[in-house]
Amino acid sequence: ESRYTPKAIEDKWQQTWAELGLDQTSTDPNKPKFYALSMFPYPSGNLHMGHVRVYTIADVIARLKKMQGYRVLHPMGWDAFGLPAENAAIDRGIQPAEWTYQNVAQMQKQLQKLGTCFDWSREVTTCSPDYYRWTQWIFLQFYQAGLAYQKESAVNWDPVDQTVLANEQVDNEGRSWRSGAQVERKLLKQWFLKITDYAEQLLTDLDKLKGWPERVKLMQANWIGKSVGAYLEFPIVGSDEKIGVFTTRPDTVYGVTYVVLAPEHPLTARVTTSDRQEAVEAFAKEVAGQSELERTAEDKPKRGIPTGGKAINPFTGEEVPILIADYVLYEYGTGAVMGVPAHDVRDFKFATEKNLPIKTVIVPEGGDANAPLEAAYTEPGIMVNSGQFDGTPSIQGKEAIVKFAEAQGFGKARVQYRLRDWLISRQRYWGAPIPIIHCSQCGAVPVPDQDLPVRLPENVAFSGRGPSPLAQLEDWVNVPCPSCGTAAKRETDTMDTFIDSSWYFLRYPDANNDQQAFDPVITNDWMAVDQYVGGIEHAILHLLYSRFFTKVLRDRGLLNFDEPFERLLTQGMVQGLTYKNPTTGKYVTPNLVNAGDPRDPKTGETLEVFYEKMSKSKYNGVDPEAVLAKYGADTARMFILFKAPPEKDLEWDDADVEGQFRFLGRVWRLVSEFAEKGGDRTKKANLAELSKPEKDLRRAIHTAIQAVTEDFEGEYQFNTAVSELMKLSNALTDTTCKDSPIYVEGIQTLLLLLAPLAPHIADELWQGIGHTESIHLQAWPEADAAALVADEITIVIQILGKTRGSIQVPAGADKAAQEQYARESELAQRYIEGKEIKKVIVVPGKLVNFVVA
Ligand code: ANZ
Ligand code: ZN
Repeated sequence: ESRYTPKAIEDKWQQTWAELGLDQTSTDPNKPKFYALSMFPYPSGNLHMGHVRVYTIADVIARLKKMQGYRVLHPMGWDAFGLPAENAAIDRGIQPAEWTYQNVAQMQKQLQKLGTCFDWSREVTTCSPDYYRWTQWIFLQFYQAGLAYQKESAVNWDPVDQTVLANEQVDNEGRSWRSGAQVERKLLKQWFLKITDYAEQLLTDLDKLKGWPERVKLMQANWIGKSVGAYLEFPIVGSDEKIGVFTTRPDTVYGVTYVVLAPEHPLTARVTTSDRQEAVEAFAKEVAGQSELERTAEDKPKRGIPTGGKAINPFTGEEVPILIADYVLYEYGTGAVMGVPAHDVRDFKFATEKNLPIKTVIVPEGGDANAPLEAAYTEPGIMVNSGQFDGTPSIQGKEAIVKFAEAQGFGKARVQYRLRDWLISRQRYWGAPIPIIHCSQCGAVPVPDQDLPVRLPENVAFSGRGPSPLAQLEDWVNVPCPSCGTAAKRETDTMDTFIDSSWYFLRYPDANNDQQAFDPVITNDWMAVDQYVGGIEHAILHLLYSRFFTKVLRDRGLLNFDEPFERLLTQGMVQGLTYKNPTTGKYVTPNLVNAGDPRDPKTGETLEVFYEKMSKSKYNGVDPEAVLAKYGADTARMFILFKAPPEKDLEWDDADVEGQFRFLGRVWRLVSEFAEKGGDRTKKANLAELSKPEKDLRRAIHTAIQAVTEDFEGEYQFNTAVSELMKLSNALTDTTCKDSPIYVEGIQTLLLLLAPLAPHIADELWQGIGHTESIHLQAWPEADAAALVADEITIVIQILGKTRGSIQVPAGADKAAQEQYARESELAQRYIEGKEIKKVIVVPGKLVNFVVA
């Protein structure tokens, strides 16, 4: 009898499947489609356990759907542009392209070793010209739709290296990763996509996403941040200009005691009186160096100063001072706020600190309009000190104030979103060049479609200093204008890599098309993605941008659906056992620690032991290659699926890995024994004449089919599916009818149900029992409802509420019959003997209780 040795079978099957083209996408139009997608990785060079988990989950789903008769699209690719490749170039002098493709090759091998059934003929690599050509084409679609524009915006500027930095290159103290210089903010003309035009659709269409986790939808809704309110205009005293404010509380407008501008607001300079000019400029400069987070932090005192200017409350005619303050953000609303300290927490704090008047205009029912406030009253109530609106409930007051303002011409209803337009310009090399040529005569001119792609020049020198490498390449930058032919210059910014991943799922259905980004007929047929699997870290940006792209391309007539991802599964983290010194906060490598008595090898202190997300810096990572080498892919997959439901965090545990390895070993023995005995697969059972053990086994088989199918389909409870398989394998081990055709059915069913989870061993054993066609081409078994019905059920016998034992009765027996069986049972008669039965209580299917005198 052979032993289960994964090494001996896994490579072989991976090769066989490749030769058979088993992973090629079926395009059989008679089959229903299923698009199983996992988020494509950044090619960092090495697969980590998080990858292993996500790709295993998606792979099981794809394999199951294939067996269930779907044509399944299950592709893979590489999110291959981005900063690390440039860092590698700077640090090690290797070209970004070379570094990236090396990593791709390595990770592709690792993915194959995991036994994944990706259709590699549709591989997409975002840094390849035949992909980014279409990224550029799509950018131009946005441009033509008026959805791509240029605007001055702040970048991180390293004054020592004279270069723009990505946010990731600036540390928490605002210093450059390379030079250590304090990073400055510098205004540059940059490209934006007008995602704000789609804010409302992106919000309301969340309701269509029935198969998405609620928390992801909530995160998206918060990110979009819709506020309903009003735009009101406050005339500036001594000027024709007005300050427009956005407020969600127009009902409090009678309580305005000052107006605040963001220091960057263009009106700031114009309202400032000469005696205040110096102070205002100094304050503005100070605030400019602060991040948005610092400016709006709840616990920090609100800082601000008067400008000397005054504005008029259009409702009361009152003059109020104009201030500037750090907590008012220039990028939100109008960059100006009407200050209502009585009813806004921040304003209350600010006014109290600055000794500004506080005027109550909303009170709770029956409240005192003139009592001083201890804190802002932010609840709804009744309007007071509000002229003609006195007595109006504040909720209705909002509308009444807006109506009045509209009639008078100083305001209107306004909806405001937190979402801002998407800044896509990167002053970097390793990204898709923005296909625009700047001409002094014609302005920004799109590169004509036939000239795409705008290729990234190769063999570029990287120093990490000075302007972007692209900007330094004269030959590349200087081109004739496509429109007038005069000397012009290429745009040297490249696109945010989030653009690349905002449409890759549209490319897979038609990945090798060299005439179009995709053929709409083909892509519309495969889309939407039926199941998307990926990390919660992409809950906001990647998913929002992909939804945005889908809607824009739909409006360009290229797509015929609203939402790209029908169902979304966000897998939990993979956590490793972590040792930490509680005093120093330092992490300790597990192989220096005695697990029974974990101490710091240097200080002898007892270490904290806990589970935490695997990471290099915590020495708690487990290397997938090592696990695959020791146990094989099937065990790794089984462990990952068994250890936790997909959405939950998973604690890596070697003992449980061993457990799955042993389980597969048992399956191996069970099936090998059967094969060695020359088990006849062709004998048919006569279902009408089964013995009791046969019936019991058949029930176990079909219960497993039903349970595993349900576990796979509903919430993807792979962990309980694995348990069901263990039960079935036990039933097969214990049964007394190993010569019956039912046993054959059991062995085959076990392998079929195992196939999506542990694809190699399943195919090997399938072949071992005499099949010539791969198990992955077989139909998923269906549960026979008749087999599920138990012939007999167990009824508990109680005397005066005390359990005395149980009896078996036919499953079909009704209440009266159950009572009858109970009365006649030997058990009951023994205990009742001689006594009078006063009452019989029957709980059908459960128990019969005799009340005796
Ligand atoms: C007056 C008022 C009275 C306000 C009141 C609130 C309560 P959300 O919900 O986030 O949209 N605001 C407007 N623009 C701002 C900016 N650029 N920076 C900082 N704060 C700004 O919040 C809208 C409210 O935030 C607006 O309503 C405004 O203060 C403030 F009892 O106006 B409110
Ligand atoms: Zn021109």
